This record gives sequence, structure tokens and C-alpha cells, in this order.
Amino acid sequence: MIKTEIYNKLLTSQKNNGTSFCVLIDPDEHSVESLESFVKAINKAKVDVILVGGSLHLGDASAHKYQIIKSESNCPVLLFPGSIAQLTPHVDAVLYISVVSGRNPQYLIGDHVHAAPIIRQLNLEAIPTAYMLIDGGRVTSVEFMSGTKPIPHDKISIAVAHAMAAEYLGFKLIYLEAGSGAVNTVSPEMIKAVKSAVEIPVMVGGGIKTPEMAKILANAGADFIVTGNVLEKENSVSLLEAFTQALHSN
Ligand code: 1GP
Repeated sequence: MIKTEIYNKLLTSQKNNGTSFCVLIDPDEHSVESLESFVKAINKAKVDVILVGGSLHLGDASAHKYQIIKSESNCPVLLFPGSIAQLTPHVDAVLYISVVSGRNPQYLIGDHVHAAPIIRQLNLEAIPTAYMLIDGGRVTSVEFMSGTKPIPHDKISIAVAHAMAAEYLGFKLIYLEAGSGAVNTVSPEMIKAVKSAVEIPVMVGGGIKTPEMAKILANAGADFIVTGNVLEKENSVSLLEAFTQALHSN
């Protein structure tokens, strides 16, 4: 039986909140203590979704850290995997990501074949996600690690065609990604065009540094906004709350 409970929760959260706020946690960037206080701050700020993952998997304490995030958090925890090695039972669902902007078969289907039996064994929900890397003004970890080229920042019709293809192929979520630490976010124009071409929800991340920026992208049509870096650096409840308020009032 294909599980859809968490996906349905995401749809409800988006419907209730306008735009949902997702915080990306890279467990390698935290000690156990800082992780606990970060998740408490996330709960206090009423963040909608936690994504966990990173490009690498360095720390041997990762399993314990995933456990802490899952047990302490009030919202769904989604694995945003950088590799199969990150698959863990300590999440509510996994973003089953295909890098559809690229042409590397490993990230279109290869890794998925290896991951599928593990996901089944762990009894995890998989959310089929069309991941579109968009040029954010610098070479990002994803571009380097996946060996794929991003879609040019201003080539809106190319992005729209990829999104349409992803929807026809049955993906349930589109992730427009400028890459962690991007200089430029995905443009509002591109979000607007993609959003009007497809019915599936659109998640946007990469380089979003302020609640004001997040709000502009939400107004352009983003259903989910993801931030990582800015909050890893400034682990404060007030900034988290400012993001949540900016998006929930959308
Ligand atoms: C990365 O989109 C996320 O996949 C987050 O990016 O770290 O730049 O916020 P930032």
C-alpha cells in the first residue's frame, strides 16, 4: 500500500496557512545540544515542516540526531536526502527526489532503484519530488555533487516545460532549488510561471535570507518556502517567527 498521510498533511498545512514554512536542518552542522534548542525554537515559532539532510553524511552521531529531531518536533519531519546513506526510520516521510533538471541517470532513476527496497523495509512514506536546480549565481553543492547543470536563471520557458513534464510523469511536488547559499533566489517570475502551468504544489528554496524575500516568493505562488543557512547561522526564535508570520499572513 502506497502511503500518502504526510503528503496529505502537507497539502492541508499549505491550504490552511497560505504558504508553509519549512526549515532545513543539516545534522552535521549541530551538536546534540544545539540541535535540541534549535528544534525547541522551531516548535515555538510554529514552523510547518522540518527537512533534514545535507550533501554529505559526515557525523557518526547522525542517527541519534535524527532521533532527537523527530522526537522533539511538533511538525512533520521530511528527509531531504543527499544520498542513500542518509535513509533513516527517524523521519515521517522521505522526499523521493529526481533531479529532473539534469540528465544524470543516477539521480533520475539509478539511486531510486537502490533506495526503494530500503524505503519499503523501513515502512517510510515516499513523496515523489521533481527537483529542479535553477542557477543561483554560484556553483552549489548540489550542482557539483550531482554532476548536473542548473537551468539558467532567466530561462523561464525551459523551467515551465520541465515542471509540466514532471507533472505529466506523476510527480507530486516540484522543488525549485537555487541551491544552499545561492546568491540569487529563484526569481518570482519563474515561480509565477511554473505555478500557473501545473497543479501540483511548488516548494522553493536556496538563498532566502529574510522574511521579506520569503514573502515576495510566496506572493509569486510558492506553496512551501525552505530556508537553511540563514537559520543555522542565527538560531533565534524571533527570526523563525518573523518567517512564519510573513508566510502565514500570505
Ligand atoms: C537548500 O534550499 C535549501 O536545499 C536551503 O537553502 O541554505 O540557502 O537557505 P539555503
